Amino acid sequence: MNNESEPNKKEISRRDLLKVAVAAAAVGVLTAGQSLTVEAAAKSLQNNSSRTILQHDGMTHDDFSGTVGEIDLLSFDPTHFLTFFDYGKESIAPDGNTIREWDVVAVDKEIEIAPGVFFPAWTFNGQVPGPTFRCHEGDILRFIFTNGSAHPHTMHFHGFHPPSMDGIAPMVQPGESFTYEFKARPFGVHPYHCHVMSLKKHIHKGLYGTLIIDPPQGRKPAHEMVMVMNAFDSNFDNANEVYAVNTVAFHYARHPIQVKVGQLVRVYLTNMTEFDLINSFHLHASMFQLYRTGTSLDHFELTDTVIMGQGERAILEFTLNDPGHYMFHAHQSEFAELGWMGFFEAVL
Ligand SMILES: [Cu+2]
Repeated sequence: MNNESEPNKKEISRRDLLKVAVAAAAVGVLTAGQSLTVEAAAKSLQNNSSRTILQHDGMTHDDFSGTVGEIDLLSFDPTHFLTFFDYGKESIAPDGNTIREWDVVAVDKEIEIAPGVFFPAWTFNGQVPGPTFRCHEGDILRFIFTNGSAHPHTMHFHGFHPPSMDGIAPMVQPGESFTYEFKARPFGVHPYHCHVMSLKKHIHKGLYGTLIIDPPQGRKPAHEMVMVMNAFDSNFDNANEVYAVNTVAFHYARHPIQVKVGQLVRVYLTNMTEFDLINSFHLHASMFQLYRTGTSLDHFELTDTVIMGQGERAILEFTLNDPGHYMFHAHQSEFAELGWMGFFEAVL
């Protein structure tokens, strides 16, 4: 097909789908679960002349966010998620070890992945990514997992543990429970996710999160945050249409992450993107110390870009020395344009 001679009949790319869906939602013609033809949405856009303009470091830019409007932040706020670490219910074992216990429930839930764009997710505790669990190396971790979903699921953690606690078997059937218990090691940042087949379906639907195991002596004080690189196949064609860190397209472009000039920033970064082989994180105007998997306190690489396969993770440490907006995004330009882009705003 010659696209140039037949502009009205060109095939619709996944990029077009996001643009149209997001823009259409912004002008109120698309709601959750409602289907919409591209032609109808495009027509409605012609009547929408409002554009959001951001003042950005003295420069005026067309809306960097690529989306218009706002998600329901009361349902899920990526800014809150960024710095919320769940240490669980703490108790002390007879041998003096710290026990940490969490109740985790798998729930089927529709989530908002861009303003007005909804995705029928499978979740841990009703959110994507799931909670960020945090502990110290050597703690006894106990996850009481209940499956409130319509499909069998498990919790599979990366790191050391007995094979019986690996989340491969048993499959936890709807209405059933299983308790995973193991000692936290090694220190670092580790993903967890459901491990029921078809794995790609159970992962891309949203059943993943981050487990942070702190070294016994802790790490240097820092402004810490967790970022999970993820993406969504919103039209079920085994390819992603929406990309983000922490689920919501362009959230940190609309709401730049506030950090202090000169303060150490530490990002716990994980890639749980399905379908695409790799994802990446690129920081503008600065560089970070990259600690792969976070399992060493000494060995790092100084860079401004890291490429990760699914399940790979790292700790990024950096300091922003001048006030202003520092862009970060996937260095797959297409992912960035489909939602995986944001800013740190360094303030005095
Ligand atoms: Cu599952």
